Order: sequence, then C-alpha cells, then structure tokens
Amino acid sequence: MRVTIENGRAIKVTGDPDHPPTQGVLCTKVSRYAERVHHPRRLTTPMKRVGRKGEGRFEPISWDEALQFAATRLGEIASRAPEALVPYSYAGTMGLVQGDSIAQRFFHKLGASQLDRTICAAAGAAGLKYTYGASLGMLTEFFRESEVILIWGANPIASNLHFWTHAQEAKRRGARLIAIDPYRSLTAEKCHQHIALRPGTDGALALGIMHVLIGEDRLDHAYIADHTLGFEALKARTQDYPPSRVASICGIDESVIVELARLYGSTKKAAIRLNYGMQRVRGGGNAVRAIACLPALTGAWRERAGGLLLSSSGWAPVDTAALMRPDLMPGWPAKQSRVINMNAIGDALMHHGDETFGPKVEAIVVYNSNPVAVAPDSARVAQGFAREDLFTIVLEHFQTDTADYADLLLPATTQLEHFDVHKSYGHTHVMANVPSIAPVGDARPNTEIFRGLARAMGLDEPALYESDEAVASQALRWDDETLAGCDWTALKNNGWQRLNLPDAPLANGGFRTPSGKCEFYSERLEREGVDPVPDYLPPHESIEAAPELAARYPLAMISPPARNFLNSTFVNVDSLRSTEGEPHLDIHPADAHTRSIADGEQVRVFNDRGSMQARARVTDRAREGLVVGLSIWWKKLAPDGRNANEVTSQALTDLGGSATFYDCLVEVERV
Ligand SMILES: Nc1nc2c(c(=O)[nH]1)N[C@H]1C(S)=C(S)[C@@H](COP(=O)(O)OP(=O)(O)OC[C@H]3O[C@@H](n4cnc5c(=O)[nH]c(N)nc54)[C@H](O)[C@@H]3O)O[C@H]1N2
Ligand SMILES: Nc1nc2c(c(=O)[nH]1)N[C@H]1C(S)=C(S)[C@@H](COP(=O)(O)OP(=O)(O)OC[C@H]3O[C@@H](n4cnc5c(=O)[nH]c(N)nc54)[C@H](O)[C@@H]3O)O[C@H]1N2
Ligand SMILES: [Mo]
Repeated sequence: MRVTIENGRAIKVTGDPDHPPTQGVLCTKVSRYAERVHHPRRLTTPMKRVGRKGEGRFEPISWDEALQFAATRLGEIASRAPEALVPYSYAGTMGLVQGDSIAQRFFHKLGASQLDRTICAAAGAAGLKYTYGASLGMLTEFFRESEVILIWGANPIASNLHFWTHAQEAKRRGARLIAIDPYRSLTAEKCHQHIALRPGTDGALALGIMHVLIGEDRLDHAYIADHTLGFEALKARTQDYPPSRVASICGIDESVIVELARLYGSTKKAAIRLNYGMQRVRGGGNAVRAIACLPALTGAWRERAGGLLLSSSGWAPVDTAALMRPDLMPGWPAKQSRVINMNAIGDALMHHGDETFGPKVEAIVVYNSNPVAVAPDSARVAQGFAREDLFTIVLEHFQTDTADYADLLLPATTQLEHFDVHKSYGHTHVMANVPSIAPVGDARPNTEIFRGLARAMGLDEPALYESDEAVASQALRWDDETLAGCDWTALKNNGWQRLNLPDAPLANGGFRTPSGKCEFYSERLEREGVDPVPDYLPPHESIEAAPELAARYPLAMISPPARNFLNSTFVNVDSLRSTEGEPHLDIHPADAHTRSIADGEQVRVFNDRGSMQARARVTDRAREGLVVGLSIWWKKLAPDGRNANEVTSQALTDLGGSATFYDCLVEVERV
C-alpha cells in the first residue's frame, strides 16, 4: 500500500504497482482507508466509563491514569486467579506484531487464559493439517494458466479481489470457471457455471465426484502410489456416495455431479480455489479434507496450474514461538493455562465457574476485534459483556458495539501509524508495514499499550519491553530457505518479499504430514478417536440432523461478507455504508410467496436464539430454502439495533472447533 501525505495527514492510499499480488489495485473498502484513519469519530484519547454498562458513555482520562487503573484491576485478579483474565482478539489487524506479539507475551506472563482463535478458518486449517500437514496450497499467479477453476465456497470479487484478476485472465485464455455456492454471489454470476448446492453439503459433493473418478478410473495411479496414504479406505468410503444419493443430499441434478467429475478428471490443469465460506458448518473440516483429496487423486498437483488453494499461509516461515513466547507461561511446558474457544465467548462470559471450566471470567481485554457484532449468538455475548462484575478493556479505533461495554476504552493506531509484518492467506509474499504518519491524537500501537500495562503492573520480563522493530525482526525465520537472502532491514526497505518456493510445490509430494504423504487416511485422527477418513456430516441445523428444528425453522440462513465491509470494519465509513444501504435479506420468490413477502418489505428473521430485521430482496440469487443477509453490520448502525449474529449459534465444527455461522436455521415473516 502506498500512502500520499499532505501536512501530516494521509489523503490517499493506493496499491503498490510493483507488488506482484496487488499490482497497484486495492479493493473497494481498503481504498477508503485514509477516510477511515482521519474519520471524525476516531478515538483519540483514553476513556473511562461513566454510564451504565453498554450505554457507551465515557469521559476522557490521561494515559497514566488509564494504565494505572487497568494495572490495579488486572493485577488484583492476576494475583488471585490469573485464568479469570481472558484476552480476546482476532482480525482487526492480522499483523504479526500488532496481533500476536507483546499482547500474547503479556497474557502468557500473567498466566491468563488462552484464546482458541477459531472464529474464521480453524475447520479448514485443521482439514488441511490432517490431509497435507499444513496450510499448503497453489501459488496464486499460476491460476491464470489453469484450464478449469472451481471457485468453491469463495466469493473473490468481494473478498479476494486480487485472486479474481488471475481467474479473469484464465477465463480470457479459455478456462472454464465453475462456482460452487448456494448463493449466486457477485462471483458466481460471472462464472460459466454455477452449482447452487444446499449449504453444508460440500463434503457429499466431493465424495460423489470421487465416486465417479474412481468408478471411471480417471486417476493418476503413480501419484496415488507415491504420494498418498489410504487410497483403499477412501475408495470404500466413496462407495457410500453414488451420484444419485449425492444429488439428493446436495439438492442438485445427478448429471451435474457426473459431468463435473468427468471434466475435473480429464483436465490436468484443474485448480480449486477453495475458501472459508464452505467450512462455516458442522462438517466443514471433513468437507475440506474430502475436497483436498481431489487433486491428489487426479495428479493435478503435478502441474503448477493445478491443485488447490485454501490458504498458503503455511508456506510463510513465521517464528510463532519467538513472537508469542508461550514459554513465559507459569509452569511451561508441563502446564498450560486454560484455553477458551472464542466462538463460545457468550457462554464463557456467562459461566459461573466450576471444576471443569475453571474460574469464572472476571476481566476481558479486547483488541483487534468487535465480538459484540461478530461473534455468534450475539444476545448471549451482549449479556456476558453487560455483567456488572466483569472488567472490560477495549483497544479500538472507534466506539464499536463492543466498545460501548468497555470500562476502559483505549485508542489504538491504524496500519498507517505503526510497524508490522504480514503474511497472507492467499498469495505467497510477506510484507513489511512501515508507518507513514504519526499516531492520530493520543492513539498508541497495541504493542505500546501492552508495554505500558506491563510497566504499570511492575512486570520485570525483558520480552515485554522489546520495541516494535525488534519484534518485527524476529517475526520470520530468516534462515528458512523460502526467505534466502532476506532479513528485516531488506524487507522493510523493499516492503515485500516473494517466498522462494517451487512453481509446483507438491508436484513430487513433500506434504508435511507425519507420513510425508497426502493422508486420505489420517492415523492422527484415528488416535484422537475421530473418523480417519473424510465423510459427509450433515449440518447441526438441518432436516437430517434436527428434523424437529427444521420443521419450525425451515430456511437455512447464511451471512457472508458484504463487498463494502471488512467483517465489521468500515461499516462506520459513510461512503461505504451508503453503498451497502441498509441490512437486506435475499429470499427466493417461492419462499417469499408462501410467506406473502413482497420485494422491498421489512421482514423479521428469527429462531430460538433471537431475531433481526432487514429489507427483503425477492430474488433467485438465493436458492430455494436459503436466505442470505450480507454482513457484518454494526448493530447500532442498523435500524433495529441488531445484526445477523442474533440468529447464529455457538455450536462448533467437526474439526478445529471453528464457528458455524452458515449452519443456521431460521424462519422469516413480514414485519
Ligand atoms: N469485502 C470483504 N472482503 C473480505 C472480508 C469481508 O468481510 N469483506 N473478510 C475477509 C475474511 S476475514 C475472510 S475469512 C474472507 C472470507 O471470504 P471467503 O473465504 O470467500 O468466505 P465467505 O465470503 O464467508 O463465503 C464465500 C462464499 O461461500 C458461500 N457459502 C456459504 N455457505 C456455503 C456452503 O455451505 N458451501 C459452499 N460451497 N459455499 C458456501 C457464500 O455464499 C459466499 O458467496 O474474506 C476476507 N475478505
Ligand atoms: N454472521 C457472520 N459473522 C461473522 C462472519 C460472517 O461471515 N458472518 N465472519 C467471521 C470471520 S471470517 C471473521 S475473521 C470474524 C472477524 O471479526 P473481527 O476479528 O472482530 O474483525 P472486524 O469486525 O473487522 O473487527 C475488528 C476490529 O478491530 C479494530 N482494529 C483494526 N486494527 C486494529 C489495531 O491495529 N488495533 C486495535 N486495537 N484494533 C484494531 C477495528 O477497528 C475493528 O473494530 O468475524 C466472523 N463473524
Ligand atoms: Mo475471516
């Protein structure tokens, strides 16, 4: 990102034209970043609550007072029950320095609870870990040479614009683009074919494709023999999934499955852009495992334009231990402090504490996240944050829905104001983030805030006081072959570095599993008492798994990101919010008709957990039985003060303990 400065203010941000993955282009929302940085409502000074919890009334205080106040409260809890202290953070910045360094060291040193950071990608990451050994995938630039691209549970026009550039180039060169998505997204409508399956049934589709590939012997026997483990077990599993059965599970035609399998099996340069949209359901981990088997069966991995990409972040040699210093935990390595799954934060905050759970949560420190808007089962989350006896610190740019509940609200810097190091989900470059302007107002980097807290608490651990540049210089393992010749100074000066990887990194195997192979059969899963072979698990909330619930709430709801928002970030930027307009609900004409809902009417979406209001868009973009509410709205900027997470649940996925945002049954009625 390049920043234009005038009188100390950022007036424009653009992509860096020399940076290969972005080529000078920023997505819609990030191109408004300067507007966000100098937004009139930016938090510029520490503030202390004066009103009731959640009311959002504060008065300014000095940094010294703020840190002293926090240190007294946190110190008292830490001395008595350190695990009663919970950090909560996620994607505000995914930078290695402002995300994962001094903050983690600080909480480890205190012996605070650990947070299982599972709100987004954990099921998919686990699926890849058990199958490939790590988050390994194709290099994005070679998708342009692919002949078939399956865009599977992904909406790159909205969520990953820089990938779409490659897909379009492939399309110009004659590739066939196929979207697999229950919703006709902005991306699906631009593909040659759109397969609108029922949500949460991707595992069955993959098993059905494999049934055909195996039955018609469209396999790369040499690749299977040399680089995979457990073919016979996988073959046996696929026998349960003939296309006729898969067609009824997925709600699509049998011929679609057979034709897809034949096309995939007869194309060497066949690439799968898998993404996280398909794993936010109960069977998400197994589904990723099943799909990840495909390119190993056909040998697509032999081609640089073949294979699969969910996340390539595992190629980056991040030095997690140096950044986070788990060894600072009291009793390490014999003992680790308790782990709280962030998806169940609502229940965790409401827990009274017992032998199994451990101590009741007494303090929560939120940074890089807005849980009151983004976490599932929102009413429960808000109830937790409203507890009078909970001490809450929020580090933020803005007074978000979560910030309203803070006892202490601390102003944080943005990416234009601090140092950082980034890896990527998708491409295979690492980046340095060098500050371009001074902090706005009295804002401080997360790192500096945690250093200040440590100082105020009198903690004498040198690792807590390292400068941002010192931390940045340890973020990556510079001696790794992927970074040959690079170091922090070089990265800082150039801005980015392409990881040194072979063009087709899995052409000759090289998986990072214990066997070194692509594990169709996972002994690790077997040891954990889990099915070692991928299977289809119906959604928690489906007619198969919960018929009584499905009778009361017959519609499946998904709430994927709106193009102009980044999760809940940017919702308060007027130009972007006005483009989105207001919360909408896309509903199929047949479903609207049976409920007497006309296009443009206000509707109420509800289930046993809660409800939200939205304006109906009657459209066949949503398949029958599905409703879609593009997200994530700030509750307080929605007309009824609610958003989609009122109806989502805290239930977890099969692998990885991920969130199940798109595993959610509802009913809809006219308001
Ligand atoms: N503009 C914008 N870009 C973003 C974000 C944002 O909020 N806004 N968020 C960023 C983040 S944190 C992430 S994790 C990524 C998310 O981006 P993606 O990984 O692409 O995931 P989603 O956008 O959640 O969903 C992608 C598509 O999956 C579809 N989908 C839903 N359920 C299913 C299913 O069961 N099966 C299949 N096959 N498809 C399904 C949805 O309809 C959607 O069109 O995007 C990143 N980029
Ligand atoms: N219904 C529904 N819910 C979802 C999803 C969905 O698709 N549907 N998607 C899920 C996914 S994939 C994700 S990743 C999560 C994301 O959820 P979050 O991790 O909460 O991400 P954001 O909503 O972007 O909020 C991040 C907050 O961090 C702040 N921030 C940004 N940079 C910094 C910084 O440097 N310091 C500090 N202190 N704060 C900073 C921003 O101002 C913003 O308010 O949401 C999940 N929730
Ligand atoms: Mo995410």
